[in-house]
Amino acid sequence: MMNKKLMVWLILLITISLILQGCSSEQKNLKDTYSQTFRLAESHPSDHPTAKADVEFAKRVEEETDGRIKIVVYFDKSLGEEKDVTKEVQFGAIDFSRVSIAPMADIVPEMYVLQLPFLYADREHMWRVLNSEIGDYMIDAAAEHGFIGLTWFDAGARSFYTIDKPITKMEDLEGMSIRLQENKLMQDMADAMNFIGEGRPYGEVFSLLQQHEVDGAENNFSSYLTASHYQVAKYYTMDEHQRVPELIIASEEARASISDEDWAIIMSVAKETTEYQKQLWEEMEIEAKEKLVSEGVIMLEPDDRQSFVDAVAPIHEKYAEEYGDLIQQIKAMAYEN
Ligand code: GTR
Repeated sequence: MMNKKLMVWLILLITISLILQGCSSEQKNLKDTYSQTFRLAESHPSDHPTAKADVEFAKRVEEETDGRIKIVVYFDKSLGEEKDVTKEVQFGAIDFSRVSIAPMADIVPEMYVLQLPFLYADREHMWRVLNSEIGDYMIDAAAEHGFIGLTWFDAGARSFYTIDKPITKMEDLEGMSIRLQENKLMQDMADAMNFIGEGRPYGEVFSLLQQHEVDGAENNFSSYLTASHYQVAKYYTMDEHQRVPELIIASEEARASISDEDWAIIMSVAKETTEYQKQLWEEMEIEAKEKLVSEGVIMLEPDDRQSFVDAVAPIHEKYAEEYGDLIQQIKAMAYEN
């Protein structure tokens, strides 16, 4: 027969182990229901293709992490203008953002190279570059400045649009004031093309145009449409002077607070979202162009596109002083081997 003392010890041991078991399953339940919520800043309204892609990204992340990671998309600059948001991501005040790399370039100067005017032969050329080690190099360069780059997005081609005077020749631009994205390279472009560059936040463009404080602006079809710029600037010249890629970025703080396992899920969903975004972009650019024409926009082609290309040659030379190899490598990728 078991002695009494041993019996008491046994009962105590069983009780403790039951309590511990209870604790750990409680912990597990806690872990299952525990979720983190992050903010993603978007400057476009929810009907813009890129904003739709953000929503898809957030939805898929939540699904794939079984609800552990929730990303809430804040549309239409509700967390601020892009340049400010970019800085806030850098300092950890905003977790995620979808940004054009234009406002990043004054902080990460390597990024200027990717947005040189008339750099890419076409969309496929840009994507070959972004998907190559040059794209990875840019992501690493951004990381040096506190940005965690997740994946690239398409932003089509930027072209000029004006209120009164249509642009068909290089000379038409002379002396005009055109709103540009805010960075140093854009000013170089204005100087080289002989117009006055007004680097102003995106959210101001509609009223700048409406009050005729500028003669025009420049952007892709989807932005020109969804930001209603077409309502005041009806002449759209398809010169396609620039392709400025976009990025989903995260702050270092957000990254550090997410487990490696969930981060791996986020990264793989981000990569898949790029394919989704590109597809959506393609479809919505066509729709946007049709809608713009039906709204009375006058679509123009430059008479001599080469003269626009020639005008920016000095900018390529200027940036080649520092990034010559990189620019050469990009140009060599114009056509698939
Ligand atoms: C759009 C881009 C925005 C913003 C805007 C601008 O094409 O998607 O993020 O950079 O251009 O002109 O400021």
